[in-house]
Amino acid sequence: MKTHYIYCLMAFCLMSLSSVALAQSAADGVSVADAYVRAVPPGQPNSASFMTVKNTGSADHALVGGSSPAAEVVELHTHTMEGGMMRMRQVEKIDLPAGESVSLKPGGLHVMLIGLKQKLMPGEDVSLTLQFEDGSEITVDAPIRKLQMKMKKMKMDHNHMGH
Ligand SMILES: [Cu+2]
Repeated sequence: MKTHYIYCLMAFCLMSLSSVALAQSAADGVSVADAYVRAVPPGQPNSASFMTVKNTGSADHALVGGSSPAAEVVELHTHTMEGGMMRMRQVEKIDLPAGESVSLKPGGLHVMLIGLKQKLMPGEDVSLTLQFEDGSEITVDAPIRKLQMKMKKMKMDHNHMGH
């Protein structure tokens, strides 16, 4: 009886192993389009990157972090209204539901580049690595773009938060 139990356990383990092997990693099922990084004047310590992240796979995934040779720290951020003011805060993850596109754009979700190690000149690229919940990664070359601050709330954000 005990032996039977152990065999069942082994069979179960083998089955879970093979299903893990068959499952698509987040990096296989997720694509990044239109990534860019905001150009900032020299002396600005921080910037942000925006993009469209599409999960074409059949499993839900999530962005959990990132890194870049251009910045000391890369964090996932969002903007929220607090007492009539636009503030940004770090988020643990950005959910990527199966079959859906998530837009990271000014005034909303963004990838924050903190402690810039280089000038962000328009026309150049920043290498940005995005990490997913399963440990897989995607690296994109995001062109540096000058953003026009058209929205009033973005001006406010720019003044208060410095990015
Ligand atoms: Cu931010």
